[in-house]
Amino acid sequence: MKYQIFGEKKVSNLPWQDRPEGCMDVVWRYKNNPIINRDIIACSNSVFNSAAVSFGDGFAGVFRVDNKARNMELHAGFSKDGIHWDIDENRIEFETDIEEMKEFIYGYDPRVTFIEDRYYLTWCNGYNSQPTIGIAWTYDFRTFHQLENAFLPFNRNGVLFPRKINGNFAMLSRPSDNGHTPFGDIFYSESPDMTFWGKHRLVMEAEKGWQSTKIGAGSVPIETSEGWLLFYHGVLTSCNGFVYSFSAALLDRDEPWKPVYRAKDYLISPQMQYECVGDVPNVTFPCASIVDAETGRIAIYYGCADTCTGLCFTTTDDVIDFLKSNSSL
Ligand code: BMA
Repeated sequence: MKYQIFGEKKVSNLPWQDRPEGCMDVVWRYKNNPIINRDIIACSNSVFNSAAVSFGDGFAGVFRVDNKARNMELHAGFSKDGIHWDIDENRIEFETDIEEMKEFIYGYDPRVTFIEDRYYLTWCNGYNSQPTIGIAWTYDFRTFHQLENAFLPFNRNGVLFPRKINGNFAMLSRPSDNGHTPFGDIFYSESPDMTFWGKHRLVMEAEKGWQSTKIGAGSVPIETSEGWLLFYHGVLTSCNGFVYSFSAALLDRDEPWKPVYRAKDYLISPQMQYECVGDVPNVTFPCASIVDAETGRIAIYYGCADTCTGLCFTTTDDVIDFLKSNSSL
């Protein structure tokens, strides 16, 4: 490997397919996408924008399940190979001592980050029916302990860094409004205790083309010698509505609010039928990436058309080289 990876473990059973012959893309799709269909469990209308991590000798995840009542819920799941998933029919019931957190209104777009000794779940949590960032932790993906919301409404796309930075927990998020926000930049915040968040910093603003309307952090940043590798989504407003693509950036390792490289081009945009057709057409929305520290192979999990879940692949070396030759900074 050309570039070093820090803090990640070897995942020898990472889902993987080599880049197809003749393919010139930096990120390529799994041939049998989608890996999770909308009807994988009896109650689901759709299963998308979901998080997966390596867990024990297999994988675990938290899935966005919009159910047939069209409530947005979070369900846990397990997999041996990261491709075939066993998703709990029942939604996660969070445990908490905090009276004000006891009512679950809705939850969507989960991310899971392993920090120190446990898995932290962040998601877009309905509080007073307004979106903000919920936080919970788990050891086993069976019992989840909910903490305070990180921020005031309105906020979305909360993604934790996998280690403390400058002695504090660190999170990316995207302040927003109550609707289908027509703006949005990525911000950085720190917390000494996962409860009180401050030291807010702007990281990146919406820019041009595929990322001209708004942007939001996607998967948990991967620490490399060249910076924190972040996959993030960007939205373009077409005459037919929003188009969600995604690409990557590298953020400074000690001061992650400072981007070092940022892609001019998207890596994946909605082009396949399952990305273009569904409950919300033209959406590719990454929420997780699992990296194998030994090879630098990355499997990215992304929501497709707010309906099903897809998988795509790349390597740390490929994305970093792409960023170095394709940066808009
Ligand atoms: C965003 C979020 C995502 C969704 C996207 C497209 O605002 O709600 O969950 O995938 O819109 O509908």
